Amino acid sequence: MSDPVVLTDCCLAPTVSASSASYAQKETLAFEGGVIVFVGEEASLPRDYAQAPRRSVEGRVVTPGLIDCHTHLVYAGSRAREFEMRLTGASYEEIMRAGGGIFSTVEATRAAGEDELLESALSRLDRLMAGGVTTVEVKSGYGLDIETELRMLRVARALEVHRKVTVRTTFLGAHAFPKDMTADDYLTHICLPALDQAANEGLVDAVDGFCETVGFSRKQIGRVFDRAKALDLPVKLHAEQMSDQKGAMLAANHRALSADHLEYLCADGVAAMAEAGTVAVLLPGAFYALGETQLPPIQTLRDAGVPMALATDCNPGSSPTTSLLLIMNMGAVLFGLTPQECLKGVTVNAARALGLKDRGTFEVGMRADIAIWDVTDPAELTYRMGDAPLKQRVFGGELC
Ligand code: DI6
Ligand code: FE
Repeated sequence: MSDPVVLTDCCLAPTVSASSASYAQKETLAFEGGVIVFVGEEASLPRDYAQAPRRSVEGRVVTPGLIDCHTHLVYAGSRAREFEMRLTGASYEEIMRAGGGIFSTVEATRAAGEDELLESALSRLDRLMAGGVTTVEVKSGYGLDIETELRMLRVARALEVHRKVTVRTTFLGAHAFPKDMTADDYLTHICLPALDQAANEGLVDAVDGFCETVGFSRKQIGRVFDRAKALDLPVKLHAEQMSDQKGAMLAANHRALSADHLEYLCADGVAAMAEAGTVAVLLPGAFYALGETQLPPIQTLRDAGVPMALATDCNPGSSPTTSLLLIMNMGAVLFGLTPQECLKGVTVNAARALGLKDRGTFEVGMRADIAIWDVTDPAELTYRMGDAPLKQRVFGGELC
């Protein structure tokens, strides 16, 4: 058990508890044995901690460690050429239909060894962590064959061995299907067997799919979700990114942890998500990079009380970024979220999108995953365009 640490003079952002709304200045935060043991005024600090070493953070903002709840961090290759094609008018769907897009990353990822994948993913992870991230979700989906899907998940798990971070893995075999197969044949012969095997090897924390005209139909996603259920794994879904496929409704009917993207989400989908407690994971990086104009129905989600999370969607095609802080800024500027909503989006609501109940707020008993920032107003994290300076990261009670 690690010794207790007491941080004084903290400016605690409003994710202190899931419901609190205002900033708390000059607060004291104590952690011991990897968990938060006290939060409140110094005068009420339990006597047990009276002798513990005290560290003043001199009024700096202290937040829960940030959680990036949707990434495709493990991949090989670059799609800079495609970016140029899009700038001169080609659409994301056109490039994908012509065999580029996800398929070009699949080719590069299949050709890359485990070490190469690990090295490039670690370099991206380091940049995420430099922006205060302590938990990251990582998806497969650039293999589309059993061997590579499993390799991606193994690499994702290995990240946690090399860095002080929590990794949650998501099986995304239903991301695309090889050109020489039908979607259903791909599901039958590759995707579902890969899921079985990956789950068997303990490589999967959740199951995802891409419900889209250039991806899988609702019916096909239903097959993946049924298998996930049989394996006792929670589901999530890339839904309504480019068109309204009623994917979020399907996800909600399967009690999904989250439905992600949601630009084309309709009111029925919002209602189904609210009823099921499914988190809306908003990905303004993909919206921005693809030059989309259709906004997700933020006010409808807000009115319905659907928790909104924000994530990088870090991937080489539609969101080549490793700055969750920049995504917070985009969430505000592009989607109209308040700085406070942005902060909840990368802490408490992001934890919920991953089914993690032990982090994302500063309530007693939560993991001591903490980010101390060199700013004194929590809104600075969102206001600055991706470069709020991190002073210190604490992972599971360990200063690092
Ligand atoms: N939607 C996305 O934004 C990513 N995957 C998906 O289904 C993009 C993946 C890529 O273009 O490589
Ligand atoms: Fe994605």
